[in-house]
Amino acid sequence: MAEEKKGFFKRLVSGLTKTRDNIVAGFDSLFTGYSTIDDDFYEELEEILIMGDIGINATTAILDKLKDQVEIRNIRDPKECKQLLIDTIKEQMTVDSTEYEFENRKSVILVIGVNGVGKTTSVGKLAGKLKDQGKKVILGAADTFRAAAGEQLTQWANRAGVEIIGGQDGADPASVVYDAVAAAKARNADVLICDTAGRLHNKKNLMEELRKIYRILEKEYPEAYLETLVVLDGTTGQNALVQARQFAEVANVTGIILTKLDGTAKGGIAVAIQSELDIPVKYIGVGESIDDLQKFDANSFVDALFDIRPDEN
Ligand SMILES: Nc1nc2c(ncn2[C@@H]2O[C@H](COP(=O)(O)OP(=O)(O)OP(=O)(O)O)[C@@H](O)[C@H]2O)c(=O)[nH]1
Ligand SMILES: [Mg+2]
Repeated sequence: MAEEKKGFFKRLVSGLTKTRDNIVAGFDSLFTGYSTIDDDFYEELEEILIMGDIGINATTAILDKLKDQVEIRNIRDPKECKQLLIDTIKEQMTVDSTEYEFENRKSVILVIGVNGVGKTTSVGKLAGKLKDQGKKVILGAADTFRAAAGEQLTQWANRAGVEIIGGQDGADPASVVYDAVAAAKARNADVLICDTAGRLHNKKNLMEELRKIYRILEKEYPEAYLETLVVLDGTTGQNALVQARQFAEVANVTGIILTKLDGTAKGGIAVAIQSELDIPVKYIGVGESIDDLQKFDANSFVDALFDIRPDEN
């Protein structure tokens, strides 16, 4: 277990290299470059946070809290407020454990998001994770729009060692969901995860399609706990925030999967999403293989950002 934890942390640390270089390099020069905490210090800190894609809301909240604490504790030396800053960022991002209720219940996870953000990959990784927990998982291939989407998901089903329903190009997505629900019930599955097509360019279509899917789930599988996860590509920075907002308007979004954090300097967007939209980031993708999906943990995320090893504290 300790071995496993170390392996995970290593992957997270290396996955977040670019984000860390971006944010932490700025912090380091801030903490060594100033001898007193003054307006210039705060201004530079604000700039680093905003440049790190942490977002206006979160940046303001973090700065307000930090200023309060600096005053209350009468801190003068910038170096002394580094840990305070780390703790303040963590506070902004903590996800409640009740947010993973779908793990403990019979549930359906609907995975939505625009083209190419990593939906199918995340469905596969998530299936592998839940399967490893001893759960019976079924995948619903409700992306019937993109050619070979079903084939791609079938490969993931094989990798994860789970069953898959659907996958015929051109079929009606809602009818795939219907069949998948029937299979989940008949085979007493714990979790049904449905992949969907990525098209947001026509909001009306998307709304209609989601409505159809929700109606089937409500009618055919009311006992299942419903989780709707929006997948966002971390490399798109502020754009991801815009997409999250758009999906929240058409679906009851309960969480976010933030992918491709290994390839970006914009990992700070995880903080922004949480504080601007109040939708928890539940998983992060830090690579392309099946083990590269991690439950979002504010502590490890922020520690990885600051490159603090688990055995150091
Ligand atoms: N580096 C990296 N690549 C990722 C991650 N997640 C997904 N990808 C890659 O992103 C590409 C698109 O992933 P898909 O899962 O096909 O994305 P999708 O949202 O299902 O795409 P459409 O079905 O076409 O809308 C693939 O090459 C994946 O390997 C991640 O966390 N890190
Ligand atoms: Mg896909």
